[in-house]
Amino acid sequence: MPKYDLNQIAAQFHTYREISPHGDGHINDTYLARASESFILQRINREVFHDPEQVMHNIVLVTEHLRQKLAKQGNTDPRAALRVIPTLDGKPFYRTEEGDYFRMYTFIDHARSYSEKPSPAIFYNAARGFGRFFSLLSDFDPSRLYETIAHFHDTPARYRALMDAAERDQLGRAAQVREELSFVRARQSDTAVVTRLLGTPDLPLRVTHNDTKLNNIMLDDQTGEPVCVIDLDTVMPGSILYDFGDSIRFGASSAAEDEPDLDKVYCDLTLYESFTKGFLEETAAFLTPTEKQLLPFSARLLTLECAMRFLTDYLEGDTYFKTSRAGQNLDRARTQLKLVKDMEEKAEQMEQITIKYLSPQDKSTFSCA
Ligand code: ADP
Ligand code: GN1
Ligand code: MG
Repeated sequence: MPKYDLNQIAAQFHTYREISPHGDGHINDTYLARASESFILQRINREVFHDPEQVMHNIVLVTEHLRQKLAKQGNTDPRAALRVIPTLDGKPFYRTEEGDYFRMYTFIDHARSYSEKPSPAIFYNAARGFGRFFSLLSDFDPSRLYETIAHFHDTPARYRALMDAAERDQLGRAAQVREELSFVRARQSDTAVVTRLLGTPDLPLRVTHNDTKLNNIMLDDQTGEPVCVIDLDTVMPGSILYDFGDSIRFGASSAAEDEPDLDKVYCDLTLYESFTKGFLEETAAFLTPTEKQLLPFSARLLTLECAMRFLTDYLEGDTYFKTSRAGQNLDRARTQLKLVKDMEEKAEQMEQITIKYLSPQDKSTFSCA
């Protein structure tokens, strides 16, 4: 049960009939607040976001930009960009006496997000939605945004954090994960491939989402068309490869992120293909040749990074990601490592699939590993 009075908090925004837990994200506490319309009330996780006011600053700027661009394009669907509902005294968040931060959004109605394995058509539509999101933000100056979590996708830093956690071994769990640690160590050189180039013309800093799990995009219930990208807490300057890679990591997996039976876990190439197709339809016009070249690799990289994050959290006592059972972060880390291994074995096929959706000119500059 929450340690805060939800009715008192919701009343800072509006009056509601009923408030109930909603969604299955790993980070924030999400509630559905019902009145004549529905709203989403969220407690921002302060352990993860040390400065929630900076998070809300970014979200207000980004959602306003999206709304303006959508209006210019003639998109009148009010659901097409998240809308922050201010408090009765006009702030984009409510801070409790204990220092917790809450915010409210309009509810994206007649649409849903997917936490389970998607069909190729659903994943294709999600890719188009994310691709369109980057394209709408491609003229937004990244320097206007705070870096709300420093070094979020700094994969070499994630590697060091894991090795430090294993060294400290505060809960005596490191012996149990020796194999996993040596698997990661053998791939240390992979961790720097994107960070080394980031900020150069080959791999420009863009406004990216940084958390493009399939359950962070809403698709229309009737048509399946992408409606709105949500969970904008980590919108920051970054590489578009983070977003492509993370989408594949989660959505192209044959099994749940915490599946204990690793025999069920592999990267589904049909799903890889449907996402790549949709993503390139929306972004090929502005991606650089290096970005295109690194798309298949980014899936492996982001999966390795996520494995390292889950494993670090396991070694440190499960304090970052929400868990609902013992060993869940370890299971999550193991599925990710299994996916990395599978993607390594399928690297050539993933390249061939990617090439299929490039223009003849891009095809000629794409070099296979
Ligand atoms: P977390 O950071 O914990 O993942 P999210 O912002 O992704 O939190 O919200 C969790 C879930 O709640 C989402 O996966 C989605 O299903 C639902 N959700 C969040 N915002 C909205 C919204 N504005 N309208 C409808 N559903 C939403
Ligand atoms: C978290 O908030 P959610 O559930 O969409 C995490 C992502 C991880 C993901 C793994 C702010 O995403 O970075 O990739 O879990 N978000 C944050 O499932 O750390
Ligand atoms: Mg989420």
